[in-house]
Amino acid sequence: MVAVHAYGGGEWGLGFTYADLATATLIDRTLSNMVAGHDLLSPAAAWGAMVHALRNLGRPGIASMAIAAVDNALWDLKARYLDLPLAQLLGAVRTSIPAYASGGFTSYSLDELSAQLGGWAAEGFASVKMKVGRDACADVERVRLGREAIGPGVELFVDANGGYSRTLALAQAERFAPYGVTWFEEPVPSDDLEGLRLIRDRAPAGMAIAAGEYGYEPAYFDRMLGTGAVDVLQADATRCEGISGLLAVAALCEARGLRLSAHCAPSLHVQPFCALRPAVHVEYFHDHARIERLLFDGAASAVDGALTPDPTRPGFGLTLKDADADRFAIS
Ligand code: SMN
Ligand code: MG
Repeated sequence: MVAVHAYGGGEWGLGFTYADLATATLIDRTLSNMVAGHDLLSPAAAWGAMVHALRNLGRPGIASMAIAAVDNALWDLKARYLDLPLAQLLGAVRTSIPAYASGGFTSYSLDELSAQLGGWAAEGFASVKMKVGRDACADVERVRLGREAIGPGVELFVDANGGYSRTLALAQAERFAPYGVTWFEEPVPSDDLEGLRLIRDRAPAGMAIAAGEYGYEPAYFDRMLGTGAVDVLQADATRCEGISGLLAVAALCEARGLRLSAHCAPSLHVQPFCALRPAVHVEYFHDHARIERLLFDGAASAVDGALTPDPTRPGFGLTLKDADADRFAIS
C-alpha cells in the first residue's frame, strides 16, 4: 500500500493505492511538487497537471497508480474541507452499496474453499467470488463445491484471471452453468478484447462477462466497451487515476447502459460507489478488507452483504492508524 496525505485550507486528506515502492518515489519526487499550489476545491485541475507531467513516463501502471493515490488524497481533502462525506460531495444516489465477498483462491484446499464461501453466505452476502483458471478439471469440481457450500440462494461469481484459452473458456462456461454461475470474470486475458466479446456472445444465458481491473486510463475502458467485450465493467480507483479517473469510467458505462463494479480496495470504493449511477456493487476482497481494517480507522466492514458509508465522517471516512502502519513502513 502507498498512502498519501495532502494538506490545504487547514485540513488534510488521505488517499492510497496498492502498488510498488517505485510509485511512492514518483509521488515524492515529482507529483507532490506538481500539485502544490493548486486550488484544493479543484482536484480535476491537479489531475490534469499530473497526467500532463507524467506523459513521457508512459501512462498505464506505476504512473497511473501514483496519480491515483494523489488524486484520491485531493478528493478526500476537498471533502474534508467542505465537511462532507465523499458520496455527498459527488452527489449520492444511494445510502449503501451491495458488496460481494471475494477470495476462493485456487491454492486453497477444498475444505478451506467450502468454509470460506459457506461462511460468507451465512454472513448474508448475496454474491461471492472464487478463483478458477489454474486447472480446468479441478475448477469444475471446485465450482460444484462452491455452489454446495453457499446453497441455492447466493450468486456465484468466478474469476479466471485470464487463465483459459478462448475455446477452453467457452467449454468451461457450459460446465459452470449448471452450478448457477452468473459472472465469469476474465475468462481469457483481458487484452484479448475480441476473445472476451466472443465468450460474451456465446456464454450461457444469464452469465455475465466482466473485466477491467487492469484499466489505468479512460481510453482503455473506452476500447473495452467499444469492442462490446463486457457486460459489467470493473474499475479500480487505486489504478484508474483515482476518483477523477473513476468519474470518467462511470460516464462511459452510463452512456452505454452498462453496469459498473468496483475491483478490490473496498474502503476506497464504498463512498464513490454510492454516488455513481451505473454502480451495482463493490468487491469485498478479503485480503484488502483485512489490511484496510488493520491500517485505517473507519475501514469498510460489510453488514448483511452491503457497505454503508458513515454519514458523520467526511471524505472517505478513513484515518491512517499511524502506529500500526509504522510497523510495516518501508522507506
Ligand atoms: C485480484 C487481482 C489482484 C489482486 C487481488 C484480486 C482479482 C480480483 O483478480 O478480481 O479480485
Ligand atoms: Mg479479477
